[in-house]
Amino acid sequence: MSKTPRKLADEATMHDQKLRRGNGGELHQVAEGTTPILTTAQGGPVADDQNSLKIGERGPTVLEDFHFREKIFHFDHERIPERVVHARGYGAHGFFETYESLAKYTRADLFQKAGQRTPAFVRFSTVAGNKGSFDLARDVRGFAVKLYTQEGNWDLVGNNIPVFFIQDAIKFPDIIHAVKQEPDRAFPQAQSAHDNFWDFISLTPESMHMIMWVMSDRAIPRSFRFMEGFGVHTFRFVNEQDQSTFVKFHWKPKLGLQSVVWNEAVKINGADPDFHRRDLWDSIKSGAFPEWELQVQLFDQEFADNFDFDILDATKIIPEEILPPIPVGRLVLDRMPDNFFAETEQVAFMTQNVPPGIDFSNDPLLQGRNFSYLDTQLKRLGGPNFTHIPINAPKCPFANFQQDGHMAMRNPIGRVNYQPNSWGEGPRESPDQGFRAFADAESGQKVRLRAESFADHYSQARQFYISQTLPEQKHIAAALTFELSKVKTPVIRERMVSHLLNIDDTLAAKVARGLGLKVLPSPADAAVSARHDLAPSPALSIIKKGPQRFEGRKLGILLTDGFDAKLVMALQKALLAEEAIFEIITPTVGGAQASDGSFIEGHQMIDGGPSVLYDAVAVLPSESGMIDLLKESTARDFVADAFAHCKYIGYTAAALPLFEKAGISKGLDDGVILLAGPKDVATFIELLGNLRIWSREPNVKMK
Ligand code: HDE
Repeated sequence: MSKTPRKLADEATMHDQKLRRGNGGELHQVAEGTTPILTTAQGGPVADDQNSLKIGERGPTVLEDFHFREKIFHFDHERIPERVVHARGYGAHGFFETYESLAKYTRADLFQKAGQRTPAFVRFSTVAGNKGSFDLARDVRGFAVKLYTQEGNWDLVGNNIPVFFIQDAIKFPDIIHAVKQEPDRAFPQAQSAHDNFWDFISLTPESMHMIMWVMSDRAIPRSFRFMEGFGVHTFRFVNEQDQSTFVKFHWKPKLGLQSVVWNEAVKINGADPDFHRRDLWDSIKSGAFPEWELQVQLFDQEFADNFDFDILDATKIIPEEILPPIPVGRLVLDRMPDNFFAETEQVAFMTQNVPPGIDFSNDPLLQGRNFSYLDTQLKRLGGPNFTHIPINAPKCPFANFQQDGHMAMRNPIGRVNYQPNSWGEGPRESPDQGFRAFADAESGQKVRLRAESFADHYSQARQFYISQTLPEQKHIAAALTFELSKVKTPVIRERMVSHLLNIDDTLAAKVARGLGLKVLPSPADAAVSARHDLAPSPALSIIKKGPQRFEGRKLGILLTDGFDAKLVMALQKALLAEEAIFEIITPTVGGAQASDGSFIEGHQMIDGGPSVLYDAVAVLPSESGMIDLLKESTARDFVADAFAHCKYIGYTAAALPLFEKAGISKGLDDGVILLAGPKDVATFIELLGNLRIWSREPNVKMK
């Protein structure tokens, strides 16, 4: 006789029971060696999960079917409001390790001892797109770090760009309304290339420095692993003696910086909208843990008073050449969340989460953020108890008298829920250990004014532009032209060119030409004209800081049946030694058979593995395999795109007819390398360290 679920459940209780912790921290009872019984949320065992309860086989469903009702009810409520900005994100766990004690500057617990480790959770994000948008939008990337210190959580909620569009938080709803999809038509999604955005920007000169950054390749990163992160604002370190030092925080990727080119970004979004997520998942799951160094720029009031710009103005940087950042620790991401919703979606970052030893400055953007983040969590997570969710709970001891509210998991035990009390019970404040706000002296009238020291909107925009290499400057001009080409209102385009004239004449002329403007407008009125005496800052260029290694990058190897096994083996070995990654792409699903009869499994069929998904490619077919491959238009695109995107291409002679078909055979340059045999592999790998061959760009792109 078959066993009923109830019988199975009874039997299960007879066994030794193992407690298994679920993602939300709840406990499931699972009997050793048995499949757990499906139950309702109330714990009632379920007999039939395939059919709702009906009157007769073909009759109506009855309301009494509590299992059906509970299941559908829960499903109906699965979604929570997506973040109003930074909706699309991806996170990982890891740790922060301090290099040396910073006790001289800060009493923050995590910086006290060399080698001290603090658990961390990081969420990367795009800003404008909705939760289901694609990864390679031209956008700022969020770089939000939660550090579970021994004295409470510290959230360093940063971006991959060190400046911001606006100087005062009161303008945040406007910039975000302007960049997101337009309210009447609900498009475009995850794109700044539309009238509303550029209308707002062209009327907001303070955004010009940030515009240079978002039109640069920084806004289309190759992956999260190759991005910098910045705390943006000036913060304070405060030491045990209550002395304050100003600090700016920078995260530097160990593998160096890297971006994609715009045409590639557009195609990646179609081929793999989850490109950045997948990259983080794959690298952590394969044990190649991404790492960043935390560097700090430290300065005192005297430096601040003498610096060219206001250190409270979030549209300005302090160039690294003027104030070199000091390495203070490293962040390693080594574990993916067990559940995306429980952790990455429910994580609540708040700028106001600072431990003793870290404090705010008067940056009006930061001050505004300190209200917004707490407020938004209430809406998003549905009540004041979001700190009870494991991802948000501190990992240090904590105690207070907060109680009740939606989903309260941790009410005080016993009679005492206030203090002071006569029962001698419960936590008390500690003047010595507790957070003491830095006692800065403030005075003045209440005014709605912007300080004059915030008035120069063009000098650092110009400095950013002149710090770039030629290809990077071209990309900025091309991005501006592209974005403004999508703006339908001519006066907005012209207004933008009039701002560019305050930044750099050649840039303005190039964009004006690209937009077909017959006459240049006059430069925009400027409260302070751009200074031409600021020295270029090489640290602002991605290309100047290239890692010269292919480590952590991915080679796409296109093979057909009959490929040269020895060559491919040598290539794979060399890539592993370089700590690089590869994928095998074959004409059909499965793989390919080598000349020596061995078989290699394919990771992608040619349709699913376009070259935009790789940092460089090798096209290594056999002559016979090439006959079929020539008929395949995606193979032609594979080569044509790799060439157009200035990638290095390794090839065997059999690939030449494909090059011909792709229209590149006449322009073969130093970036296209014949791999006649295993001996050529070393040269190829060395060249791959350059990541791209930018000297090709003028041959594949109009000026
Ligand atoms: Fe945010 N921002 N922001 N922001 N921000 C949010 O908080 C806000 C700003 C940043 O992965 C929201 O939990 C205001 C600068 C990141 O969960 C919200 C202002 C920087 C994330 C909010 C700013 C950031 C957010 C929406 C103008 C870089 C994603 C959801 C003063 C330093 C965090 C949420 C995550 C998220 C408000 C400007 C970074 C609404 C009012 C500058 C990385 O609270």
